[in-house]
Amino acid sequence: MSDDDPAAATALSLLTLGDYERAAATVLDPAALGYFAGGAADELSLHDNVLAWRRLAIRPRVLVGVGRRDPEVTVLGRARPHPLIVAPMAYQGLAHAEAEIGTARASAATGSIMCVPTFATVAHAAIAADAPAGTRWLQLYVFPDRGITRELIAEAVELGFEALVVTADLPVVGVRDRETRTEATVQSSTAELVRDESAAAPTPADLAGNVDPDLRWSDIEAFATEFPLPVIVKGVLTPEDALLAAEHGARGIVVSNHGGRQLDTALSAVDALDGVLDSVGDRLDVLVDGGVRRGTDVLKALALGARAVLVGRPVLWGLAVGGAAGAQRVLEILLDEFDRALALTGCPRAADLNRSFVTAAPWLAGRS
Ligand code: FNR
Ligand code: LAC
Repeated sequence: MSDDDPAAATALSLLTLGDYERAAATVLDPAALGYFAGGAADELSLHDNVLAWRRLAIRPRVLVGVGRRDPEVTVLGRARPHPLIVAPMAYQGLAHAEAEIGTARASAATGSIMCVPTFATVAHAAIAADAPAGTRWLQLYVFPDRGITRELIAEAVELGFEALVVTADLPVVGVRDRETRTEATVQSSTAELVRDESAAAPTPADLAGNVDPDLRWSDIEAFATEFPLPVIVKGVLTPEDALLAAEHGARGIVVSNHGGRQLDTALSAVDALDGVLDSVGDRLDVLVDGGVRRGTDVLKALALGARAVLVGRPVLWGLAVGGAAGAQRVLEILLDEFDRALALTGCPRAADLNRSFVTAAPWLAGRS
């Protein structure tokens, strides 16, 4: 598809993130699609992530004056133009030749923070060099050889990355049945550091097999004290772990089930959020991800108390369909929808969203 400009995309009726998902399915090869779209096992968490937002209804207020709207939020003590963060996703070269560089450009162009994955297709330095204006965080997979991990962090500090996102929910790879059937093989510059030489064309699971299953809270504390970057723990779903994150020096957590790719039937972030916020309050920044597909989902996340929202697969669909321009368009659609949601909810400032704006969806009443 040669629709790298937004007008062409509109002409093709790429108006929603769902449109991009369907279009991506027609341009991606089956192996890449299986890796990107798939979840763990029966994919119950994968599907529930999307449904969970729909279990919430918005309680809109009217006549409050919404002519001036402000999507600004504060994340890790800094003002951000809006609450969108691009989730870390490995091997973006499977989507498009521009790979993470395309995503970095789209993120920078829209003012979104980009979480650069440990297993990026292209080198972290190349990503930073190509989109110097963007704000980036390093997603960290920790290896048994902590020397490699420390080198990755030191490089990120050097490159001006602003936080470390330590992924805690992949001690082993989930039961990736769809991915196993479609058999993607992948490349990553980081993979060269950890690769088992016996696998000539490694699969994502081969490379993820190098992650240290014995990572502990003491490691989080070590990263937080040793490096000058705030640490965010990604993959927390319980109040108990949220408290431990705060106690071990984390500045933030991502409430997430890894896009339904790790432990199938793990609860969705939406359903975990209340308990987590009750336990940690303002002690750290609570971010959320999984199944965010509409501006109203972003609004609901903030109303529930999250400070910002990570968006995963939709960015890959945009990248697959139109490179950097496609990924940018996906983020712009979501931002436009979020802006309209603020106006129509009668809460023109994102920072003022609170629990009073959401309620359990009445259309679910009576269902068991
Ligand atoms: C991911 N995710 C992920 N998370 C992480 O911490 N490190 C990683 O390398 C990856 N890799 C990855 C690859 C692909 C193809 C996907 C789809 C996801 C999980 C990701 O950061 C995020 O938690 C979910 O994708 C959010 O859910 P949605 O928005 O995709 O529904
Ligand atoms: C995944 C890993 C790499 O979800 O995080 O595929």
